[in-house]
Amino acid sequence: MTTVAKAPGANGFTPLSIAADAPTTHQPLIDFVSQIADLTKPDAIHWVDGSQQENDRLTDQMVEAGTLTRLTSPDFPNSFAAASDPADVARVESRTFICSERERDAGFTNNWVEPAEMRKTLDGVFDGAMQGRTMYVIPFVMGHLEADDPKFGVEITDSPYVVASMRIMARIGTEVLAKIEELSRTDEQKAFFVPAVHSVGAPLQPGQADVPWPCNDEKYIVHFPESREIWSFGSGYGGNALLGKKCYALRIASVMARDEGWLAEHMLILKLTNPQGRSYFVSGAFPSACGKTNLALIDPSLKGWKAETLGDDITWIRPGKDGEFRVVNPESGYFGVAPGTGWHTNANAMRAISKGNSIFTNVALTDDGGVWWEGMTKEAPDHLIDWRGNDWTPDSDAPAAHPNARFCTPIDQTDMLAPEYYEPNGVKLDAILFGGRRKTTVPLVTESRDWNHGIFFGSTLSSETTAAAEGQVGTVRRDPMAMLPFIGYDAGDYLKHWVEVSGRAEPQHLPKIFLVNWFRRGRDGTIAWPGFAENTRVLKWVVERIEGTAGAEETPIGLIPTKDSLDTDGLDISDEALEDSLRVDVEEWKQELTGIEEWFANFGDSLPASIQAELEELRTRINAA
Ligand code: GTP
Ligand code: SPV
Ligand code: MN
Repeated sequence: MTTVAKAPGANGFTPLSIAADAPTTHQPLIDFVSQIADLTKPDAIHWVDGSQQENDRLTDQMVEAGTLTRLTSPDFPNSFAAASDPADVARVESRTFICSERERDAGFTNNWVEPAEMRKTLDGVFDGAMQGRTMYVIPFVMGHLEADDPKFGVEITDSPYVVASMRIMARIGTEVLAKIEELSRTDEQKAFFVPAVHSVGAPLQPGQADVPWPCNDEKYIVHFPESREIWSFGSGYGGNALLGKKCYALRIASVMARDEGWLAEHMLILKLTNPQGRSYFVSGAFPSACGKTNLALIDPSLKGWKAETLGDDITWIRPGKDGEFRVVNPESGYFGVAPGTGWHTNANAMRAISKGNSIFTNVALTDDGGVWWEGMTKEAPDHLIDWRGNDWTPDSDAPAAHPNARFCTPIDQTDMLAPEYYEPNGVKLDAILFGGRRKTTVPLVTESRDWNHGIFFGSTLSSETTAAAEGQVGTVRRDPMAMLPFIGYDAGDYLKHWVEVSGRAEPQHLPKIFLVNWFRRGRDGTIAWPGFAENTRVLKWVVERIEGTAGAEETPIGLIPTKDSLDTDGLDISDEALEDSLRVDVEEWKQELTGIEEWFANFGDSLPASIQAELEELRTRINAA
């Protein structure tokens, strides 16, 4: 044990006297670890190197503890299943806080608590929180180590499940630590890391037996935007606990992006190549559980078209040197919704999963040592152990997998991974899709009249709620740019930032913006558009609009495909269903106007004038229709 000198740490942490056997001389990191160790009082400290041996040791230990089940089926090599506590199955938005210095800066979309008060609360709940457990220190980088401006973090956690999952979702360990140290010698600012503290909140008394999934009924997912800190307590699940993901790469990164002139978004990135061999990069912002992973891994239904993926959940958009927008996926894995992912709907995901090295959470176990979830195969196996550990048969009432069950799989196992995924500073973005889950009103695809109208599309985006977050499923909520739970600052300022950032691009390089909806119901009450691979037809129209070759019809809400411009050759859809999915219904839009007005009222003066103006113009066009 070495003792740390009492010098002020660069991240604002006061160093304390206990130090770990730190494999680093980077003082801010030693200070951070010392302070958290002193507060949380773990039994041991482990500095995560990210190696395979370390991972094997951790997974062995979790199998022993009952946290993981080792899959023995050859269909899932080197893979594991975890079952969470039934009360810890999704992000907890009601317990997620943006503790900015001024309440105004958290805005109406976030929970806010005065920072000093929250720090007091956190000091209380984290005091001794890691007793009886090992504290893991995970150096990580979001995006590429070789990026011009690498974004580092260090997650301290008492959950080995988090360590194993972070190893899939982000670049972690020794290499990252070495890079932080290297940069700290030349450019202290570039070596900055976001301190991220996580505890499941279940300290163990001496001799007390552990449970397979420790957690706490009391949960806090807290962000301090000015000091770029994350504190998460009480949950072991996904976005609550893998702090590089939503907490850093969206909430904290959106604040960094505001200050530095770029965008951190809840988007997939897809590379499309047309039969003529020209490639385009398209991103898509859809709320949680609304189809990003599926579109990111699309298997094109049209001959001659090729799709490759760059990412399925988070996209960082930065203005490039030539006035273009460049996109990069800061993650290195999928944390994808399992139910509905199958060989018949998403074969690319299934192929990546079947290469192994995956952690499944809240799926069902098959009798032959594999996993299953609703929609993996058309027919369910005769017998399963469901996600709660009970016997399950096709006659059972409850689903075998939790609706928010997830697969966690390395992205480099994707056969259709675009080589540009590895570009440290990203690729030029050509189009943005905004999409939600709407039974009515929103047509299959609408092109915005211009960039500002496209921001209006994003700002009014709406969707029926899903199982990805706690709460009631199926009610319509507005979800600006699919970022409602992830904007780390005032939502009006966020829209203003979108307006301003476009000033950093050359107008001819601004991506085209489209609104899509795969979920509209037809007159028979079922989803009208076949979706999944058939979304290729919409993507084709998007690309042809970029190239200027496809026709479009002006409507009050924007440009929709003309009858002949959407390729429906060989598509299994009735004329009625096609019409139902494309229709602009003026009566529905009159109601929608009311919904948008109510939504905009929340913003007060922070709504950009140019967005308000779009609403007025829309009203004029609809009333004239
Ligand atoms: P998060 O990981 O929570 O951010 O979700 P996501 O946006 O990546 O959603 P995902 O692709 O996992 O899809 C969620 C659900 O939507 C699954 O149950 C899919 O089966 C369903 N889905 C995806 N694409 C389509 C589509 O084109 N049509 C229909 N009808 N359903 C779809
Ligand atoms: C989402 O909810 O948007 C997810 C899953 O991608 S989680 O990592 O839990 O945020
Ligand atoms: Mn997501």
